[in-house]
Amino acid sequence: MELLVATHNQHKKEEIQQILQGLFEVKSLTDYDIHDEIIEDGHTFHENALIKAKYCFDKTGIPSLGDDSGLVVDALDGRPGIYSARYASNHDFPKNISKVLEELGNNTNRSAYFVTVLCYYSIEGPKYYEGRVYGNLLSENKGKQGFGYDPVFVPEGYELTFAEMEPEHKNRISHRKKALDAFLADMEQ
Ligand code: ITT
Repeated sequence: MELLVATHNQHKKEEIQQILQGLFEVKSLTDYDIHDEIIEDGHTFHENALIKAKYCFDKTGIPSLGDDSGLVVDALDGRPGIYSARYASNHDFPKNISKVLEELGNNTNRSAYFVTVLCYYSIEGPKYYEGRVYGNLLSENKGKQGFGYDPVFVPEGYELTFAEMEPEHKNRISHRKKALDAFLADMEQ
């Protein structure tokens, strides 16, 4: 079955493709020549995931999967949250990490979680799936893999950051993997 992944973020698309390989014929926005900027003006992860998935479904008629994700930091009252991609500067990962680390300073409470909310939009309308992974933030970057806040995030029970793990390893335990597992379980019913 064809599934359109409604993201302009190449890293996200590759992670979703790797996790869903063999199960869906995963298409990207480029496959459908969609280069429009999708305005994410929702106030929650759910609203933004819906905006992305609905936009792509309305445009193509292909069942579409929107992924809205972010980093939620306890000591920062949940920031950057839905603003994770543009916290300091739009999709400038090093600047966004620096802003979070500056705001945290020497705070000993380093706990944070990544969340992914998926919206699957088909002829039947929207359905939502969520995945979270809890962990702690370092005070400096470690590792080169992954994207976004991966170099400062160490998942609970591990000593490595997501950016130090092989992509296959991150994709077995991540927030995105958990949300996709919930999606797959629902599809199998
Ligand atoms: P699309 O809207 O086109 O899907 P985006 O990058 O703008 O791409 P989001 O609005 O969901 O996506 O923003 C998510 C941001 O949160 C992303 O840019 C990263 O900074 C961060 N993020 C999300 N998932 C992450 C992950 O698995 N590892 C590290 N950072 C992540």
